[in-house]
Amino acid sequence: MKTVITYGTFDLLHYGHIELLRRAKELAGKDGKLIVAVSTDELNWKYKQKRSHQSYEDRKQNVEAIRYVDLVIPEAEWETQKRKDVQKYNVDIFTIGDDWTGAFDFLKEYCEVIYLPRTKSISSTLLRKALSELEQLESSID
Ligand code: C2G
Repeated sequence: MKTVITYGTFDLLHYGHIELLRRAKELAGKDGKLIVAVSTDELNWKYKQKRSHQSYEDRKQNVEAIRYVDLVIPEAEWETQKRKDVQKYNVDIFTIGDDWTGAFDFLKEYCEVIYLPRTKSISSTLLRKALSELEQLESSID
């Protein structure tokens, strides 16, 4: 029984996100706990130059609907929050997709760090692009 934590934007929630959360919960084992820190809109812009399609509240609500997830908290700060969270929640494993491989190795001092393979051919960026193209198409027909 372990406590696992992961961080992300989870914009336009899709099966790549769900597959990540399923594996993260699997790492927690029987009666384990999965905590998900959802990036705030401010953090996304300041540290990832990302503007998500959905607001933080909507993205948080979507992630809370996933049965693998036990607790959702805001990811509001980049420099120190992960260290603090790992200690505050007594985390055993930090996990995230392997697009971040190496980025969070500094957490190895506090917990296990596991980078999981990303699910291929789906991304929020792709979905945002498809959505905006559809919106343009619709407005050209109206
Ligand atoms: N993911 C995945 N497969 C995809 C897309 C995403 O496994 N096809 C994973 C990412 O690797 C990440 C999680 O799903 O572990 C959430 O993805 P994003 O919302 O894109 O996360 P990101 O914006 O990279 O935020 O502090 C860390 C950052 O907040 C991570």
